[in-house]
Amino acid sequence: MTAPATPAAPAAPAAPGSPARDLPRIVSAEFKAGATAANQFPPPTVAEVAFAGRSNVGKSSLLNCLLQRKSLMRTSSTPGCTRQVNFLDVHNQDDSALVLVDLPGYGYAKRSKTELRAWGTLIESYLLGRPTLSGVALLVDVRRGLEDEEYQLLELLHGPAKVSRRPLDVVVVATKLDKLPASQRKLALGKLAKDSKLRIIGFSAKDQIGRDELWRRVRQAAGLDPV
Ligand SMILES: Nc1nc2c(ncn2[C@@H]2O[C@H](COP(=O)(O)OP(=O)(O)OP(=O)(O)O)[C@@H](O)[C@H]2O)c(=O)[nH]1
Ligand SMILES: [Mg+2]
Repeated sequence: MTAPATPAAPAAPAAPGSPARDLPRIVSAEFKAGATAANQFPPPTVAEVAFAGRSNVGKSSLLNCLLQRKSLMRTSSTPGCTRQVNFLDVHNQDDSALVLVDLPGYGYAKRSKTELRAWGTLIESYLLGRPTLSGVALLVDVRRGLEDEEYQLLELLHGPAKVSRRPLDVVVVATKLDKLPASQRKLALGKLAKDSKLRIIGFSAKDQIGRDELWRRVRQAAGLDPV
């Protein structure tokens, strides 16, 4: 089991006048468990929102940005950094709580066939069998767009679950927006919206773009705020 890179420190309150002012402050975000098999998932408690996507797309970086922690989750320029399903406990100033889940990335060619099979089983058992899962953010590199794996994942997420639960709230997050010239961003986000038929949030962990909008959506997906 991988522990968080550094202990969580309390988040700084939003600066007065910032767009996050009306969002309840995150008071704690802590690593809860890391699972390499379904029997290691912690008992389901509060609503969970998971972050899925290709290896290296920026899932762990996005979580650090979202939770305003520098290195709660390990990130790396080498794909295949996150190898387990990581559960993070989050508590907010309004006394609400949710669990955010960092998933291992797919599409990492250097894995063995046995590893890839185990990955598929692990992800599927989480996404289809977790009763408390209420939302999924599918991360897509804004320069790459949707490929076969993303369409397959969207089909899986929109299909029937193996447990009784409400339909999942799915949002597509276009990552690494900073890598695209500002003049090309609107077009790329529009194409993603057309291809996925879903709402898109443009995001950059590096430049902190889209953080508040995504956090708002995550809270809604977890049922903490009305849509
Ligand atoms: N320029 C830029 N780089 C980013 C951004 N987000 C992540 N990165 C970089 O992309 C690389 C991969 O980031 P991770 O957050 O580890 O990606 P991941 O999706 O968790 O990868 P796996 O754990 O392998 O599935 C790292 O080098 C990050 O610094 C971003 O918004 N902008
Ligand atoms: Mg990762």
